[in-house]
Amino acid sequence: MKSLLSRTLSLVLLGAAVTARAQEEPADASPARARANFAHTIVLAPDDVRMFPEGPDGFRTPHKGALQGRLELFEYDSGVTGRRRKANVYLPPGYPTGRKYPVLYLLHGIGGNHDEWRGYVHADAIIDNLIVDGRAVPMVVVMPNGRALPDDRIPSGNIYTPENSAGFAKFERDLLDFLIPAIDAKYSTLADREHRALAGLSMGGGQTFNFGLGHLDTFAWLGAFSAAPNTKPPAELVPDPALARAKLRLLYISCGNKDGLISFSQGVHRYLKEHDVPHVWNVDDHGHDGDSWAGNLYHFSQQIFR
Ligand code: FER
Repeated sequence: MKSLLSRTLSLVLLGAAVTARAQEEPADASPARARANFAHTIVLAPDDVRMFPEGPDGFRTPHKGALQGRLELFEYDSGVTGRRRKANVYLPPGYPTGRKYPVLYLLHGIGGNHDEWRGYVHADAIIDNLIVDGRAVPMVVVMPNGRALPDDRIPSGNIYTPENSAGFAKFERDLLDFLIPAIDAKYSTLADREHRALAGLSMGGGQTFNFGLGHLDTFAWLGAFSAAPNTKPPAELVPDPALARAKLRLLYISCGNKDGLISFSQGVHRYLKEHDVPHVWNVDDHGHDGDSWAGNLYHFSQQIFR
């Protein structure tokens, strides 16, 4: 029987490991990393280049010392998991003042939950600053738990299991049939595809490709950052390039040039290029980490809903 102290210590260490996960270099030889195979050889093509600069100094901390909008915890009932589920919701300054707002859904990575975008990347501060400065359209941001399992907590051991990955695939119906309707019922939203964006990091980037490109009637704006191996093969993602061309308002794809998972994003980019589907392809100088996700959220969120 573990003492309370050692149990608390293991929880703290586990928390640190999950946070540190994304900051490690691909060469890291931890057992979880080895199983996850982050150490693919990176081969860069001439067009795998940076499109946008780094975010300016302080772009991840609230300019006015505190958020001008606000965050709240949202709960909804899911017929997929049979449980009540949580999401963080960011509401812009002045919400609602008789207006309806577009909605961005932000999906986390394999070792995260509904707190990862807020706590690790500071998505709320990044978007709040941009709205306050008039550089992003005022929007509601929903940060759900993308692991649609009855127990949707971050697994306490190996996160690279088939069960954990399956939860991320099951989130498709949870998002479409339960979360989006619940958000549109509670908040003052513009509930059509033109005013709905989906973006995510890593497993959430793969979910964005899979669910977003698979449901162009639901989402017009997509952002896939450092997409993970859950990304479907490109020809399955975009079987009808003409339809994608007609429907997408923005398809923003990014990855770090030090990220061992870059081949998944490169594959989608190359297929889209061959089939003349317009998209943004931003290859920055980061690894599989929060600096890449913060910077790309900064650029993506300025381009949506316009
Ligand atoms: C894998 C490597 C990485 C994998 C998933 C990931 C499902 C996800 C990483 C993340 O979300 O940060 O082999 O397989």
